[in-house]
Formats: sequence, structure tokens, C-alpha cells
Amino acid sequence: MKILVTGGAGFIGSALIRFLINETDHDVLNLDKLTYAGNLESLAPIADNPRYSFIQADICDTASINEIVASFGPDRIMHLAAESHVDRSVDAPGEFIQTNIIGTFNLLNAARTLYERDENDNFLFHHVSTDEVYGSLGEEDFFTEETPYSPNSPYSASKASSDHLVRAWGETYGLPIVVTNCSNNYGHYQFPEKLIPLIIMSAFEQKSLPIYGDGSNVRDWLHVDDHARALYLVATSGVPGETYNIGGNNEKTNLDVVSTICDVLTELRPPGQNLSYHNLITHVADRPGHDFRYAIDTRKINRELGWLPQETFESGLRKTVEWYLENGDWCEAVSGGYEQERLGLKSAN
Ligand code: NAD
Ligand code: TDX
Repeated sequence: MKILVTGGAGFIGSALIRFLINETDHDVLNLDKLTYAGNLESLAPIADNPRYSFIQADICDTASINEIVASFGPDRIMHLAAESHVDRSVDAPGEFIQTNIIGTFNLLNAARTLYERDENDNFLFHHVSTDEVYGSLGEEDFFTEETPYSPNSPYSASKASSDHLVRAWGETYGLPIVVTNCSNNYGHYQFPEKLIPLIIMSAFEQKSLPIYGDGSNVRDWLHVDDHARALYLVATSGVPGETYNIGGNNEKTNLDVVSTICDVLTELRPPGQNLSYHNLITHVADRPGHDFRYAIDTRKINRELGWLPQETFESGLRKTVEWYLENGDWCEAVSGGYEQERLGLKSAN
């Protein structure tokens, strides 16, 4: 099968491509603009494989996208390209509207043209989305595939818009589509703006560890390799027209996550005498519109596709800390001008 992956140089996209190349026999074309978040170093382990190829392109560039989709003629489009960081969407929402909404619209049009041209019964457009489209939960309850959309940040609103476009292309034009909504991912090759790598790197450099607000916000953490397996299963066995929620059944408060990272680091890299990673924890101004809790009801994908996460949070987090400690070169290479500064305090528009 020929699979076009958009955003394959990003965190989840690169994990997916490493999985597709190492564990399946499909041909993969990676289409990525290589924004600050896209790094071909993350694909070094499979870059020389003859089943893998890369093209640098912007999903907002209609002519290029039409040309690439028409000439590659994929059986699957797995669409991950997006602006993905909530704090950046608070500072500068424009790119999120362009890439996440207009870019998805372009890709849907190109997919529709291809589908009508080839009449390929095996074609599927898989849109990779987030649980943040459902908004924020209180102490109880879980997001199901039936939970009404209620996005709160410019990021989640743009992803919700793109989910709706994908659904509409399925209903109106008969394009075979499937949508997955996943909880927070963590693991190796994640850009160090996100909570877990940010905290690991800052702690290691003895910088303060910023916790937004009181740290009681809850996220449901999933290891990125478990997500990649789930995405492949949905892309190959999911029912067109359906949505599948994907989550780790791993709810943690942010304070718990940061404390656990400090514990693991203390064991792996004991801090100097009279120093403590925990003492670096600093409560800072809360994120505007900060969703309190995300938690996924994964029964549909468990029951219908037989998917279960394999990594526990404890083992996955330890591996992740070890990976960041051993891969300072990758972190330096990808960081560019970013130095773990605070983002998302409505500094621009
Ligand atoms: P990421 O920011 O690490 O990577 C995004 C990739 O998309 C980068 O390689 C970037 O270069 C590329 N890209 C951005 N704009 C582009 C454009 N205009 N044209 C082509 N390529 C472009 O993101 P991620 O964390 O890997 O997330 C991937 C997808 O999964 C996103 O759609 C995101 O909304 C979704 N998601 C992420 C998480 C998470 O926890 N990270 C959870 C659920 C869903
Ligand atoms: O420095 C920080 N301090 C802090 O307390 C950062 C960067 C974050 N936080 C908090 C905010 C969140 O409650 O940690 C939690 C996780 O934050 P992020 O890593 O920014 O992730 P989140 O906002 O939950 O969104 C992530 O999961 C869903 C991804 O970035 C999205 O792309 C995905 O859709």
C-alpha cells in the first residue's frame, strides 16, 4: 500500500513513520513543511530505507498539494501536519487557522480529486486529531466519541474546525474518512516546548520548573509508540465514517508528572550536594483558558479494533527521561532559537 503521511517530521508523525517502515511493508511518502517543529533528524533511523521518501511542502500551498497527491496516488492519507502547541496558539493564532483549517481543506480537496479519478475502493483519509476538541472535564466523566465539541483554545478550535471539515467531506462528497482523537502524547523526539521534555531539560540544566497555576490540572498520558500502533490499526481496520478516541488510561496531575520526573532524574543523575530537582518547581501564572482535565473513554477502540496501550506511564516516562539525557545533541539541533522561555501569555495577536 502507498501511504502519504503529512507532518511526518514532527513528534507523532516521525514515530508513525518509524513504525510503518520498521513494522510493515508499505511505501511511505512524508510530506512536511519543516516548521520549527519538524526535524528530519527524527527520521534518521529509517531515512535510507528505499520504501521511505520525503518531500518538503506546505499544506497551505494548494498547487503543490494537488500535484503531490495526484502524482503519488496514495491508498491512505494519514494527516498529522498541524500547528500543535496550545501556548503558541494563544500568542499567535493565525498560523493555526492557516495550517490546521485551510491546510486540511486543501488536502481534502486534493484527496477528493484523487478518489474520484482513481475510484480506488481501498482509499481512506485518516485525520489525526486531539481530545482537546471536547473541551474540559470536571473531576469525573470521560470523553467518548459522542461528547459534544466545546474547544477552548485557538489550537483546539482550529482542530475542531478541521474535524468538522473532514466529516463534511465524508458526508457530502462520499470521501472515505476516519477521525481519531487522542490524548496527550509523550516520548522520545518531542519538541522541548511540551511539558514533559521541557521539564526534563530544564531540570537537567538546573533551571526553574514552571507549573501553570496550582498544578492540579489533569492530562491522560499516552506513549507515542502506542499512539503510532493505534493509528496504524485505525488506518487499516477502522470503519470509514467513524471516529475513534485514543487514550492512555493514565491520568496524572501536572504536579505529579513533574514530581515523578524529578524522582527519576534524582536516581539517574543525582544532583550535586545540597541540590534538589524538586526545589526547582515553581508555580507560575496560569495558562489563559487552561482546560482542567482530559480523560478518554477508550472502550470503542479497545472493543472494535482490539487496541490496548502497551507502555505503562512509569516505564514510558523512565525511558523518555533516559532518552533525553542521552540525546542532548538532538535537543540542541532542533531547539533553534527556543530556550524554554514562557509562551502563551497573550503577548501578540
Ligand atoms: P508537532 O508539532 O511535533 O509536528 C507537526 C508537524 O507538522 C511538523 O513536522 C511540522 O513541520 C509539520 N507542519 C506544520 N505546519 C505544516 C504545514 N503548513 N504544511 C506541512 N507540514 C506542516 O506535532 P505532533 O505533536 O506530532 O502532533 C501531530 C498531530 O497529532 C497534530 O495534528 C496534533 O494536533 C495531533 N495530536 C497531538 C497530540 C500530542 O500530544 N502531541 C495529541 C493528540 C493529537
Ligand atoms: O511549562 C509548562 N507548564 C505547565 O504546567 C507547560 C509547557 C505546560 N504546563 C501544563 C499545561 C497543561 O495542563 O502541562 C499540561 C500539558 O501541557 P502541554 O505539554 O502544552 O500539552 P497540552 O496543552 O495538554 O496539549 C497537548 O496534548 C494534546 C499537545 O500539545 C496537543 O497538541 C495535543 O492535542
